[in-house]
Amino acid sequence: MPDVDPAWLPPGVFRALGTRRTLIRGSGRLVETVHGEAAEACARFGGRVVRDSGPGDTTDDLVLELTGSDGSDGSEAFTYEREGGLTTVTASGQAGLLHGFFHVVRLGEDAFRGERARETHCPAVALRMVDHWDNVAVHPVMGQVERGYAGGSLFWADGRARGETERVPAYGRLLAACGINAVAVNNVNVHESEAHLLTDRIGEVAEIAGALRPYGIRTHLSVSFAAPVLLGGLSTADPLDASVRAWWAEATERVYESVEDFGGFVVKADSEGQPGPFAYGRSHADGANMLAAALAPHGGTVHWRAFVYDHRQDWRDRTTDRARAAHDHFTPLDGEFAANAVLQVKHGPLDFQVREPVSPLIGAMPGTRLAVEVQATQEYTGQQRHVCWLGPMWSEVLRFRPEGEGGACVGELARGGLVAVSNVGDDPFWTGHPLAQANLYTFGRLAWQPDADPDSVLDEWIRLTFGPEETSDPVRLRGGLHAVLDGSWRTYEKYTAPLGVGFMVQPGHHYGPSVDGYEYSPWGTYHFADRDGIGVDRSAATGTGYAAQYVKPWAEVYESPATCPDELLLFFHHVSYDHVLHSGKTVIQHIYDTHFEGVTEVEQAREVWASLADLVGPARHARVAERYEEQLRSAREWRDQVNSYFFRKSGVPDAHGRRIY
Ligand code: GCW
Repeated sequence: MPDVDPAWLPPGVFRALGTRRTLIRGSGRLVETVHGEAAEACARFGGRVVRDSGPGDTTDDLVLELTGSDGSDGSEAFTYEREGGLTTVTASGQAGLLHGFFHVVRLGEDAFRGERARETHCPAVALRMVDHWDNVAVHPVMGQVERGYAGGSLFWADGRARGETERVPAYGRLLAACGINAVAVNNVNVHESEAHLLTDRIGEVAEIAGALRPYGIRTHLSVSFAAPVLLGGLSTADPLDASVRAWWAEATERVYESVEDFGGFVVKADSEGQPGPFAYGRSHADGANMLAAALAPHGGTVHWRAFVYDHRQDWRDRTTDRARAAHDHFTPLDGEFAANAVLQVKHGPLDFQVREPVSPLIGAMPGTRLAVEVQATQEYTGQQRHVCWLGPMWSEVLRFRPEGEGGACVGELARGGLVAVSNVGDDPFWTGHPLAQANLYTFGRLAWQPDADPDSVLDEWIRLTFGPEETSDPVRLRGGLHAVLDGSWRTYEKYTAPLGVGFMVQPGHHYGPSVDGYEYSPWGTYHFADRDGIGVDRSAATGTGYAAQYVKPWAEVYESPATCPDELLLFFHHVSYDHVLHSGKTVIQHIYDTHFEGVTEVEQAREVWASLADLVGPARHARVAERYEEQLRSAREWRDQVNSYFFRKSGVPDAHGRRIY
């Protein structure tokens, strides 16, 4: 493996398996991967792997068996049981065997202890994807990776595919080990060089696909809606034009000639300047269905993003509410999307803020396959300089029931998949901040099982990443890591934008505080603070009507400040500074208190991390320690700017007389 951090697969996690005797039954590409993994573990730890031995051989500890005739049924399910000292994993599909293998790896010694009745494991969500916003060529403003905080791209450097043989497979292996099965390899903002990946540069995509395939990962590509014009020399990209449709059909066919198991296209259309069907007076269903038709004969899927809004809004215009946009645009199209077209919806109505309500689009399109997109890259949550473990936020989203008790939850409604914008780059620690690895891992595990307890997932990540072979005192280290990670999302929320109001970040790069940074901008992201109060009135009665995009009970819950949860109050309502929250505090005092608390919590976390210096490798310790310095500096800046801003606006002093500037 290359000289990168082993993340959640350090050699030690293979000890339990590597000291035992494993029998593997079956054949095929992914079975070979499993065999290779097991053989490497056994070579290291002294166990043995045998293939296809006959019945009656009882000296095995572990049997991994492909039960389907050729394992090509695509199933990712596996069974697991332990009886009479033998652990058995069976799967009808090769991918199932691979996931079953990693299940055993994750269990470690527990996989070989006691008895366990047969369990069937099956992913709740079929498509579990990471989308890379990686540019092939360095973009003058966005750099190599748009919103990337982990160095350059894993896939692309110097304007072409890296062709690196080690890092990409190592990445695929990490992804498979946490349950991810799809990767989109380029930015949804498709610039000129990226556009060519679809046609004359498909060979580079094929290289990447070839490196990921042994881990059961399918490759997807972001494409430009204008490709027929840009690349094909046609005069139009009208989705109903016969020559345009023929162009896509042919281009897609050629993609499959290079990448036989190609997953499909990801499309950002009519969004933030990207071309789309609106230019031709066509709907987004027309656009998506054209691509779906091109992909259908090959078993591919189009992921059509619902992030469509007016990014050239006039801040004086109080009738336009960006939060409404996706629901307004897409609900009229419910039922019109082809079976292999998936509408990919950001989990919140705005843009990956530290706190947003769940998008009302989720649950409002029963006739459409939806995928839900979260952001592992920490654009608005500290940019991998701050510790912010997003497991609890994602879990809340996935468990949210748009129709209330008794209705389906988001994890069930995401029939078209769960997607995370990747937080990985060519950084030796993969994610810039070593602790941000936990976000990628947690995403994969929650995508496999959306109702999993995020704390247990975090615990699993800690156990794998920092096992007994990685540290002298796993128990103390585990306690320390929980102390710094468990509450880190809420800590981040405390010292940044309050009560769901969002943004307040510096324009452009989105790092650090600027309370009015987006207040008079065209982006539709306002907080409307004045001397009397703050927040956006999105009620149906007096505001933008956004609250009415929900059905009951949420439409009613959010409609009134009396029932709206505190943490979302300013997302839904404009209230005065002396409005009393359910917590019993006034809004202004809540702002002051949380900002002081947030900084204190960062100070404490930094101390905890310092106390772990003897338990983690020096490079990792130093990297995190250095980032804590920056997090603390930045958190203080947030605290002082936000508190001073609201003190100056409101004139209300802090009840505890703390320092406000
Ligand atoms: O959050 C915004 C980001 C853009 C991004 C866009 C999107 C890829 O600031 O950088 O563009 O969302 O999701 O398309």
